[in-house]
Amino acid sequence: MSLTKTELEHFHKEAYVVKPAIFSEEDLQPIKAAFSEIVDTEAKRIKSEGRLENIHSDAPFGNRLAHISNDNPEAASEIVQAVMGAGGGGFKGPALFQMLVHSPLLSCIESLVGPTIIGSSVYRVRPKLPIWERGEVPWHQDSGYFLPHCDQYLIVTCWIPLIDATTDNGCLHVIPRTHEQGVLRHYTGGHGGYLEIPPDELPHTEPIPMEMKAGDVLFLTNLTLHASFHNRTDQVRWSIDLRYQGPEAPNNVGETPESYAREREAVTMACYPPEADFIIRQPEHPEQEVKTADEFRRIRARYERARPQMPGRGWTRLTDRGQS
Ligand SMILES: O=C(O)CCC(=O)C(=O)O
Repeated sequence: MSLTKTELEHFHKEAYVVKPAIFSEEDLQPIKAAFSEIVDTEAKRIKSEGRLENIHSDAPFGNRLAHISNDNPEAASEIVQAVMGAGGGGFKGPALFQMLVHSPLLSCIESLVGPTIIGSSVYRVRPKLPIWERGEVPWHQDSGYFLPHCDQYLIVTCWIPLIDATTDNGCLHVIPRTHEQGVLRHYTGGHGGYLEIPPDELPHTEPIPMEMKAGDVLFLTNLTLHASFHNRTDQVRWSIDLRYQGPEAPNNVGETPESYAREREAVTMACYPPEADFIIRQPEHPEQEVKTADEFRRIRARYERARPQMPGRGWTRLTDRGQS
């Protein structure tokens, strides 16, 4: 499986493409089982502390955390924190590594970035609870989060729903053809602590809701404008977003987090210094590839402990808009 000529043309022209069924229901089982286990362990812990009565053990994957949230929103938020880990990219179990190296997905990535594939540091697990403070992810481009010297490179986001994503449960929305105008001005201090482009500063193109089946993959560029809105169902919208880049895009492969001293020049840094990048495919030097889930976990954990500082991109606070 790879992206067809038509799919590639769509990606390059429209700044996104959806490829159905890259992951089968069976392929998704290990990651769903890993998240179910965290939900179960955390729910039992909170119950043992007398803060939760019903842990809804018999509810299906998509509903359990939503039922818990309905009974006790704070408990559900605590469980979400445990799933997402530090900064959102903390989950680094073997099931996540298996998704990162899923060969049908890598074949598609190869057609976008070439044969050498770097796993870009920023991957995220997103259990979007029904009507939740952090439920809305406002309009942004992923490059808004990366350092400016990376704007010219392609970093591909793969957005993968683990249950069917619908407009009602908060699927992603995309504004097409937004990869040709560079990085727009983002603001800090918006909804849920995310970066944000306010609606009156968006291009006038109509957004498209990306309704997708579990296991489909939405490919985006780092300049594609996207957002997601509240989940108005009684299910949790579980999704994962993974990122990949070619070797020419700045990365921290082979560096130590300690080399990210405060005085280091930003242009010499990886696109997102706080988290570790890793080599997924390197045909000329296969010995450099991260081959096991254990090695992946070690590389990620090392950066997570040191957490190198990210120089600011200079975005203004939303409340100061119009004053700059
Ligand atoms: O999953 C979401 O709701 C938002 C995802 C997102 O903004 C991203 O993948 O960059």
